[in-house]
Amino acid sequence: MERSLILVKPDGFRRGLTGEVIRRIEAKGYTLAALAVVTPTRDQLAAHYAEHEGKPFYEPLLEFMSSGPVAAVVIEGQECIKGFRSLAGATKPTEAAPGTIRGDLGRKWAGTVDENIVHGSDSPESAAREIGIWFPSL
Ligand code: DAT
Ligand code: MG
Repeated sequence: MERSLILVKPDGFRRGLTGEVIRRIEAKGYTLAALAVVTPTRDQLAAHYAEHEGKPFYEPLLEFMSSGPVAAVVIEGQECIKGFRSLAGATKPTEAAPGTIRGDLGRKWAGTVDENIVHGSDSPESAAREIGIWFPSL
């Protein structure tokens, strides 16, 4: 059974959208394997977004992700990695299709980084690595 690491990012958490994200995950038929509210450390975020180090949006992204607590969730289900990314929608809120989390709930802000409510792992390798960052005991 596949697992994926989901984050309800600071914008989603602040706006009270954690329950709505979890509702959509459960409605899809995925189950929750772990759930925690975490105030991310710089080290956690640097590890989580290591693939983006050096890109123009890297520092704004880490700053945004440090702006408040996140909900970290491990979900479980057949092909849940790809499946959750379908639920989440495209990275940019203004390009994400209606019906998706980012399309329905995400907004374009003036800043340089897209505040798009959720993160979801993009491959089994990323999922294993990211679960280790947010839930070292799993
Ligand atoms: P995703 O979160 O859809 O997997 P990603 O891994 O490419 O997207 O990027 C991580 C986050 O960084 C993304 O959710 C929002 C931000 N981001 C990505 N590309 C960006 C860009 N070109 N400009 C501003 N922010 C960006
Ligand atoms: Mg990504």
